[in-house]
Amino acid sequence: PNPLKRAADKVTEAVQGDGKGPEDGIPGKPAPQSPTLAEPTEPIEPLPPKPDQSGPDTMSPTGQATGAARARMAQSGAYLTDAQGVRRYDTDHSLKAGPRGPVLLQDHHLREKVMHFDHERIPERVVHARGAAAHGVFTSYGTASSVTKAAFLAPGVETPVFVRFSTVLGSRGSADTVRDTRGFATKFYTEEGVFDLVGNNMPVFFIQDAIKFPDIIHAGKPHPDREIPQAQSAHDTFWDFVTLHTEATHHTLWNMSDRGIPRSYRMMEGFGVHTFRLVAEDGSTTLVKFHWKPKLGVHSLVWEEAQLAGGVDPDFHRRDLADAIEAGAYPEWELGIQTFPDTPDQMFEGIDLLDATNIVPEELAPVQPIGRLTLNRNPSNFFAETEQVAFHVGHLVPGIDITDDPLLAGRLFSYLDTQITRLGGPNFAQIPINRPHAPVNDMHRDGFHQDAVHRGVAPYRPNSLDGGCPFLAGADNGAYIETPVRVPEGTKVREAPESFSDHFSQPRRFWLSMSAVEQEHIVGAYTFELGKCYEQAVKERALQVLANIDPGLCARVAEGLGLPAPEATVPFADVEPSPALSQVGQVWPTEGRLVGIVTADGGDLDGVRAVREAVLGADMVPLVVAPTGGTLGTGDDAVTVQRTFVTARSIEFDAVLVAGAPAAGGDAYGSRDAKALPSGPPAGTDPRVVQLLAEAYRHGKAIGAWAGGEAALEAAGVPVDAPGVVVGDDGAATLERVRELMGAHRVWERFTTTV
Ligand code: HDD
Repeated sequence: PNPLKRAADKVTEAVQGDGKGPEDGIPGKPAPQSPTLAEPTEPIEPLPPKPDQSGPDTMSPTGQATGAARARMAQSGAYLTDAQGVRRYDTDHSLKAGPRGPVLLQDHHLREKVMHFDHERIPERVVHARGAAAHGVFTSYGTASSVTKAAFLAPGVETPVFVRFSTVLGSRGSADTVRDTRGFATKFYTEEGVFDLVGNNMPVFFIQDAIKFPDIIHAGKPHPDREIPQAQSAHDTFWDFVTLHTEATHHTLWNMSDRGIPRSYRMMEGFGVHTFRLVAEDGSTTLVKFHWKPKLGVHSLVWEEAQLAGGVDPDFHRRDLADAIEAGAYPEWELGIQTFPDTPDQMFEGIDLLDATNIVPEELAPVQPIGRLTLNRNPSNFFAETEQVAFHVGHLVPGIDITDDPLLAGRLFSYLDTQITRLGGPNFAQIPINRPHAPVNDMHRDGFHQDAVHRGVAPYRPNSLDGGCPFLAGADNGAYIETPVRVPEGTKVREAPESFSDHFSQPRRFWLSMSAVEQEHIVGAYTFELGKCYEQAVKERALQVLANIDPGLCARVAEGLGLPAPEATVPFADVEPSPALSQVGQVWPTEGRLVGIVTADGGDLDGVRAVREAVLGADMVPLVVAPTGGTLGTGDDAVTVQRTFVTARSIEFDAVLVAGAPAAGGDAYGSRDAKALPSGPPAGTDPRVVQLLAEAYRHGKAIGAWAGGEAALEAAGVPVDAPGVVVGDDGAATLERVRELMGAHRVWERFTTTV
């Protein structure tokens, strides 16, 4: 059976209860439990783990044997114990001097339970606090073997990975769909040790030197007095910073583009950002930039969808990733590299490769695929894995080395340092998710949360008491040896090179590479964000920055703000657009996309069934939307409802179809609410269906209707002859035409106004 079907059939079941609260408490008598929630009195077999989650309990979350005898699966042991393994007979009542008497200090179970609870939270990441992760495998094509000796990049090698996606600014509980950069951090558990590629979904960064990182983050985080706004860049301090430090212009433009509001983690590119240095077996070196290319294409939300999702489903991206993996629609990316000769000046076609605010257009240096990443397993425990994973740009393996990018240098310090506060000490590499799969034989000892029971007496070398071990490896047996790069001689200075001072030609290239609709979205984003600022000086300075990118961009934003557009203060660079930067104009696979099918009792259920089958056949997910939960029709042919008019919202669907209506005079999309509305829409169409269709239309989604379903489109003000609206006689044929439209991601022709 199609694994996607499982996801489609998942129905939220209401907790059954008798509707009454517990009996009024009688002194001395514990309140009875609800009769429908009877407790088992003997241990019963626990539910089996979900197939997409971690394996047997003797394994760490990364699949490495832990050797620990204690069960790692919670709740799977027969008897409740305390932390010392002592069985407990009651965990609901404190020990008291009589049923109504004071609680006794000697109640160890109470104190231990509350003590542990009191310390369940650890400090969230200072940036990238909000995230979601998955396990997977990286399979190397071997195409990078000529430029790197990294063993995991040899032909056909499979390496387990753990990938964490994140937003940057928001707290751990913030919404997924805010406008922000997304983190894309990958831990490769290679045979030669851990390699972390800690990147973002944008190829450039706000700043050129890590010393400014605390400043940009202070500016982006909520204001320190009221701690608002959460997870937003639409406020004065952010815009104050990025307009005073014009090196931020390029990244800010990316953030204001559709890249700042991805449709899904599965549909984002990833970038290593910095230039890295690969080292081949023969010692030759090549400069590279890493790129992740998603199989499903690079897609975004529209701004209104992102805003709606923030309220309707703040876990939008987290849910999407976990559901897709659970359904067997495994997200995939190709890893690719752009290669550049390792020249002494580390420039390529006039672009400074050490300046992290620069891209090298793919047209100048094509991205060459070197392997495939597949995410195929959800974490079993969010805290143990997603929260405790610790990435570090300095986790490198032989064959991959760093460059002198000053942004990278500061990161090399920061990522070790931050874990000491966040994970409570220097032994975070021993946390199961962080454990290398290569044997570890370091001479680090002791410290908070030491998990190892080190043997021997001589954790130093050389020694003569522990057999002289450990020995040092050399180049022949896999040692990591820093590339002997010549350091330019010079005077110690706090300065940036002259080549770091062009802040506008790269943003101009990005702007000129966008399609008209993408430019429209960028104008909308700047107008929104600057419109949320209070300080006039900040808005005016931001317009000056825009004027230096492009006068048209500046004029359109200025109009929205009601301010005059300034003249440029720098000459415009003569840059060629890079078509690879645009997200529009290509056709992408539609696998894993969600199709809403709106119907009701008495609707064309045969048609609904046919559409469901066709959607599943195309490896997409059908979600039937009806007035209430349960099933439509009877017997074996009954159709399960996945979303009701109450729980459905357009943002969840990539396309919406309206099923054929019942016989004339029927009430397929009507409801009591609709009839009660004095000025309700025609044809008794439920206002929630009207909203769903109107939003789907506004957001450029493909819409279909068959056999009379178009009455609901008309009620929603959706012109049946508009681009991307398909009306047919037959459900499956209508779906086929809708699916073709979905390949372009949106019906771009519909965007004539700012969204
Ligand atoms: Fe960073 C986390 C990506 C610059 C300091 N960063 C963090 C994460 C990602 C990035 C994806 C989340 C990792 C996870 O999921 O646990 N950071 C970047 C990229 C940068 C960048 C692509 C520029 C190219 N970062 C950067 C600088 C500094 C930091 C310049 C400090 C000087 N970043 C950190 C950090 C974090 C972090 C404070 C917070 C949590 C953590 O490291 O483990 O050390």
